[in-house]
Amino acid sequence: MSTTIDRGTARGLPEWDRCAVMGVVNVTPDSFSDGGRWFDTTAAVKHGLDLVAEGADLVDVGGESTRPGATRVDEEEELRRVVPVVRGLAAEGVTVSVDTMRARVAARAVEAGAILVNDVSGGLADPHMVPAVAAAEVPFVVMHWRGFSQDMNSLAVYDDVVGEVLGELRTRLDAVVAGGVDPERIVVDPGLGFAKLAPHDLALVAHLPELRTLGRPLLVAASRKRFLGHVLTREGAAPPPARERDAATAAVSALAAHAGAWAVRVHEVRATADAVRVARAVEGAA
Ligand code: PMM
Repeated sequence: MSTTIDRGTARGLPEWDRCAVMGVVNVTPDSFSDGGRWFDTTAAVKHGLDLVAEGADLVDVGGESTRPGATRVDEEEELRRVVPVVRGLAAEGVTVSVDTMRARVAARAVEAGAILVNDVSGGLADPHMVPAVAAAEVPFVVMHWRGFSQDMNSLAVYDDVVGEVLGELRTRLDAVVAGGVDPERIVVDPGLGFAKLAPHDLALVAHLPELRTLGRPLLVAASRKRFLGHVLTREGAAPPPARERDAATAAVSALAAHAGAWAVRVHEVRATADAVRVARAVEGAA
């Protein structure tokens, strides 16, 4: 396997010779861009399988909406949503990650077959998360996070967004490692849209190679987010709705792949699967 860009790898994860594609299955009634669409186990498993057929390398299953302003879901309800979908997809041979801020949900999802824990709070929301991930010996996505959805817009204040996100991620990495997680299992994520305004998100996308200086593989999740709506807004018009941001998402996927991202997390897989392959071919021709 030859790569021209070093994307890094996380212990316990498969390796791809290009940026990987993580497809999203939100088992929620209210997620930002696809809430309510896969809110039933059978439909959610089928959707995950469809994403794999379209080119997803792994599927991220979540049961709690993190859109700005969202209130938290009850833990039992989150378990009820997530665990059967993880089990169903893992039974079909799909590489599954679980998107949760709760240690108990993470642990139960790993038992059900998830091989990666994706915590948008980087272990901050639940004090039991880091020990649980350390004990489970699975890879862990540590995202840049400043607070829960209700508060995150007021936390979007930066003098130097790239420097501050880098510094805060480094602090989290140190804490997670001090908590017992194998550093070789950690993936980092700038957390686009989380306590960030459009100019912050754009600056982070422009500076992805700097985030690689953390020495860990990088996950980039721009899919359908507000900053893309902002970029696409025509004068005097409202931003296009989330589901009309997939071409823009694929553009970010190509940029992120070219900048050395390990994976991109997207709702609509087809265009991004093409984008990462084009990026790979361009690398190979360089
Ligand atoms: N964004 C959302 C959900 N999970 N996970 C990671 N690692 N990074 C993200 O930026 C991220 C995430 C919110 O998006 P959605 O609710 O539209 O899926």
